Amino acid sequence: MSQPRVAGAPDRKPSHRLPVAIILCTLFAISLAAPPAAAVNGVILDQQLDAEGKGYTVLHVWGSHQEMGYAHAYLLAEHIVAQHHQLVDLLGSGYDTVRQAMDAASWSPGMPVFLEDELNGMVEALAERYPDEEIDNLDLKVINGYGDWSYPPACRSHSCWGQFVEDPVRTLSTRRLDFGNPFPQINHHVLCAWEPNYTGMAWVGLAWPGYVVGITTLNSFGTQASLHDYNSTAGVPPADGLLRTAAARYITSNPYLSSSISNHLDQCWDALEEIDAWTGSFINYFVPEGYGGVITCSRDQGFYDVRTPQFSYFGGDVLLTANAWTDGTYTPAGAEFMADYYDLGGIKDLESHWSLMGTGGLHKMSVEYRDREDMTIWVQGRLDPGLTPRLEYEWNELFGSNDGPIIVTGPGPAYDNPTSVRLYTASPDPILVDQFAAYYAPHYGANVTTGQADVFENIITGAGPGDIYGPHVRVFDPNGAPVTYLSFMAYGTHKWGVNVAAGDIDNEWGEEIITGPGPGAVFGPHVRAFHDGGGTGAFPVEGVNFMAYGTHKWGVNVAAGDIDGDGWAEIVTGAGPGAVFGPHVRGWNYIFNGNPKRVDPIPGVSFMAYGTNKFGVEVTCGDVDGDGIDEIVTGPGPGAIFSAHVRGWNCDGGQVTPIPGLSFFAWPPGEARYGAEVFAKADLNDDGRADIVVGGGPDPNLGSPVRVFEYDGQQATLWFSFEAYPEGWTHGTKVAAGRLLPMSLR
Ligand SMILES: [Ca+2]
Ligand SMILES: [Ca+2]
Ligand SMILES: [Ca+2]
Ligand SMILES: [Ca+2]
Repeated sequence: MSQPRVAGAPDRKPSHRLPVAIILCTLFAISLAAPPAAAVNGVILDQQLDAEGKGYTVLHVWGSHQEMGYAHAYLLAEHIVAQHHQLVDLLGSGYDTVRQAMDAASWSPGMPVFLEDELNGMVEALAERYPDEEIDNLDLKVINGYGDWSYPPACRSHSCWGQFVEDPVRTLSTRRLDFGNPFPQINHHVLCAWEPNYTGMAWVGLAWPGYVVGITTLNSFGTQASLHDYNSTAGVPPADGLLRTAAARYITSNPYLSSSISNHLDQCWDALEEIDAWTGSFINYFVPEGYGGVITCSRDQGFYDVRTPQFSYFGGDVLLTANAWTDGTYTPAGAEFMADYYDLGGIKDLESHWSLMGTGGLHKMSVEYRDREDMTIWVQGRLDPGLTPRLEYEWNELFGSNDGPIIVTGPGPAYDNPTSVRLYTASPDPILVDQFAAYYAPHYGANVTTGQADVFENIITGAGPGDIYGPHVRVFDPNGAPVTYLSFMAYGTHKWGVNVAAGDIDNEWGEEIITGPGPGAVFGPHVRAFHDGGGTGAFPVEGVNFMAYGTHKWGVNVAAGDIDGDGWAEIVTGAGPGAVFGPHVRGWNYIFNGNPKRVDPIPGVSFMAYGTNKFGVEVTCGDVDGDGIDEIVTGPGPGAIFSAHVRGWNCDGGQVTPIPGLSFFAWPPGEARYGAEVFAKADLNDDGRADIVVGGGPDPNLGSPVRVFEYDGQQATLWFSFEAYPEGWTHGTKVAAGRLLPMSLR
């Protein structure tokens, strides 16, 4: 080891990465599901939708305004298209009239132009994903203008601070939006965290697919902005009048807001005062700690009034808004129940704030503000019928990381399969967000796994089992950029590719790459491990160099996981696919503090996963039952008659026992043969249990299916499935998964 290991992760990666464009140039022509033309600067953090597209999506987008719009629409394309059709249906012959009205309205007079950039990014993404739809900027303005050309009849909002809160809470704000269910996508609630990289400020919008305007918003200063109906249809929209939803968005993310919240209301009022308004409204501008107010606009008078908290009303520590007038010294009609709540006095908490507003609205957002970018955000939306779960986020969970649950696939080992690694969102109807070629030689697919090989989570590939392909291991960032110094031949001049896994076997910085030779008839079950030598190369891990099955040949399958709960990973092996080899799983301890360092077999972990089957066994490790200790999950080896029988194994107390209920056929017996590929290292839906990703075995009659299962402690159920590659790609699918950052680095 020539250099000390890097102790702390740098904020940014060194500049040894190749531009994405170069990688994309090596792509092979494909006929279906083309990867995005531009970086998708976004991840879906959570999503639950029914067959009609009702439910919720939580996503984070970042970059320039154009890039954020592109990412938002790329990830939600089918729902934006659906909404567009629903509005066309809803408006009928009036659609063109509304289009013209939205064209005539003003979206950002004298303000930094960002809405247009975002909308143009969306147009670009939709043109890529749904070229036949020809959705343009004005179609998106019809969607975004819904809150103006229609209007919410009975919203409520309240905010309190001072006497009503207790350290560390400094302000509580809640907004309830009321609409009917005029079209199905109104029941698709989208919580989008927008993070401009050089202009503007981070903000959160609660609305629907394709929205860049403000319906219910929150900025990094803790200001919650929202709209209430107030004479919204009275008068004639002035030519060039500013949409109230665009105004709400502007005052939320105004890039010129000062660092002191005490000025924000004045700054925004200065910008809006005397501008014409397309729609009448109360715009709640609930800046924390009493610095906010309610701005009023109408079609006749433009933005004409701003009210602020009044000392005579709850000591100036409360703002509340209904859809009726007040100057702030008395309770507006319809808000009496909120006044009753404050009449009780005492300290208010998020739960009571939230509960007060009931469940009658279309959506609701409560915010517990403690400091800038230090907030708890609760959100709920109405379905038709029912409600979404209450979504609970800390500000930093929405913005803190750019990773999302991703399924990684490699093509199966057909001669005609290129080495295209693909990244899909881990969600029903997975979206292809990235693709790159792992190797220049275009055959036999690629083996894949995930792990932190350098300072961030990586995709690690092993060459497919071509009889001329060396045991070439490569490491990539999730955007497809290779980590150039982590590229090596694990077994010198061997051929038939290489199997890969990753795990922290030495209880020290990062995960080691565990390798096993590919299925060459002459290769022994030779397990090795490699790690990042402080940015200078991949170095063998001292003492990990053993034959897992004596004189067996046909290589060896590898996995790693903390199956004994001591805090670091063990190596788990599965016999290679020799026609005479049983499905023998073994466990191995790396004695990293030994002298010499060595690997010892774990006495209790040595079993046949499928009785007297032959052709070896596929292995993976992960905490599938959520007890904090990893289990072993197996798939049968590639015997022509073996179905995709997935089994789980507990190694508690040095004994291996089958996990109750974790024994299932990923496909009906006979539908997919040649065993199954398995990966169970990643918890994709944040329920504390690793999910089980199954890829089809190398069946020459099989395409490239992937199925993802959830195990709830009792049984495994299918969560979603998809075909990873175009028609004609056969021999199944190599699979991995993780919380990864697709495409773009910040
Ligand atoms: Ca390590
Ligand atoms: Ca362990
Ligand atoms: Ca476990
Ligand atoms: Ca899970």
